[in-house]
Amino acid sequence: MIGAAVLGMQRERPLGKLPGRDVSVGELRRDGPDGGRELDRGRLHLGRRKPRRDCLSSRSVAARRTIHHVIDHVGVNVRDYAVSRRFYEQALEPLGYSVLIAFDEYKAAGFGQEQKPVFWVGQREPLGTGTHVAFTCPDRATVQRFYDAALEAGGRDNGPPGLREHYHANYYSAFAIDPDGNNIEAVIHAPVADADGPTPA
Ligand SMILES: N[C@@H](CCC(=O)N[C@@H](CS)C(=O)NCC(=O)O)C(=O)O
Repeated sequence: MIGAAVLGMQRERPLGKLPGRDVSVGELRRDGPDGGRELDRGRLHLGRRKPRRDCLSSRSVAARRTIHHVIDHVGVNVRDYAVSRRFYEQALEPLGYSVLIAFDEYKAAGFGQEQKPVFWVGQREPLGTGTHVAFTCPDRATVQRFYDAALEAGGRDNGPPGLREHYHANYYSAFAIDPDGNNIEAVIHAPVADADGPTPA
């Protein structure tokens, strides 16, 4: 059903069309600036790789630094669509994310920065919690703003902004637990000279 289509991240084939809509999960909207020419990017290939449980190494991060979206799209299961939609609208606003597509009748919404939804929230049973999602930030100040916004939105502290040198020397992030126990992170990997000045107190 809709939950499986929205959140079925292990599939190798393109995800099916969502009922009554002209886009599939991961696709760009046809009314986007490119007129939908990049629709084929909706294919997911995550099923080929063994899931990684660790965070990115500094080497792989350096190689990918020019990539805007480190994650293509990811989905979390939530208990109450309305509550969680409000939470993410507030918590991700500092990062420039908003709801780009909402399937309220199916209790699912896709967030993104431009025309492509990359982060999905969907209500479904059985509820799975504890999903971890890390959002890339352009600078350390945005990590701080995410943390403040997430806690203000009712999130639970799971680690204030700061360096996590056990991941790598420049791994600067913050963690918040969302209303359903999912572990949400905002992170920047760039050295401080490439970021935005000294680490905030
Ligand atoms: N409270 C920790 C949270 C660390 C955390 O959640 N790390 C992510 C990976 S970047 C994770 O899923 N870790 C697995 C775990 O904590 O079991 C902190 O502030 O550093």
